[in-house]
Amino acid sequence: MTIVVHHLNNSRSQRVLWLLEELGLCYEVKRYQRDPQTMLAPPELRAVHPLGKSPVIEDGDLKLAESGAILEYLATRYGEGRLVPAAGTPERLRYSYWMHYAEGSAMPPLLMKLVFKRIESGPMPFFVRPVARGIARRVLGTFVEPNIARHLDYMEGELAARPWFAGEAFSAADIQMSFPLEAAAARGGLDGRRPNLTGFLERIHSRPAYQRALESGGAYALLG
Ligand SMILES: N[C@@H](CCC(=O)N[C@@H](CS)C(=O)NCC(=O)O)C(=O)O
Repeated sequence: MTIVVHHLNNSRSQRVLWLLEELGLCYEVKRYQRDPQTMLAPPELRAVHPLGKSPVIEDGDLKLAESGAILEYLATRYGEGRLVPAAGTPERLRYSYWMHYAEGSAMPPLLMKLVFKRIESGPMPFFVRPVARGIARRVLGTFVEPNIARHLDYMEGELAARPWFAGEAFSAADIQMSFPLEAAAARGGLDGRRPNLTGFLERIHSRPAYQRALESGGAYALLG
């Protein structure tokens, strides 16, 4: 049975394609394009899942959303021991930690940055502009940017201690962690001043499976 991936361009579902390529599994990509103005997913995705977001996969009768759950499911069900550290080891606990951290802790301030930057620079009636921009700048400067910097420093330190997030071996947790790091690189804040993180991005981008996933997913450029 072929696994179906409901894939939105420039999105978290790129990670699912990458994992499927790492595992050498057959899959079918159903593509959806973001609205170029709002960047939201098209309404057809609501017919797939009530939240209308990507990724969602179908595997036989199973339909599953949420990138972390999808990665864990695919790696456990089809990995035959690959990309998942052995149960009961410190590596497995770190694997689980980073799987959750990526969406639960790292992404929220990066998403806030995207939203508040849009408020800061987006069109609006002239009479509200100074107030709205002032608030946006204040939230970015006092809350969002310091939070992102703290997360980046933390991750930089973790990758100073070991080459991959779970330990010595590449795992599905590294695939899950790729998105916040790519978003941080696109949105500013992650550059050569954090060599362990930029080195991580270089290493993942050179993996053949990562490259193949780009071919099957189409152009991939995260919003800055
Ligand atoms: N935590 C969810 C987030 C899903 C999500 O927000 N997906 C974005 C793509 S990166 C989306 O579908 N955005 C379009 C929209 O909200 O309309 C996951 O990791 O799967």
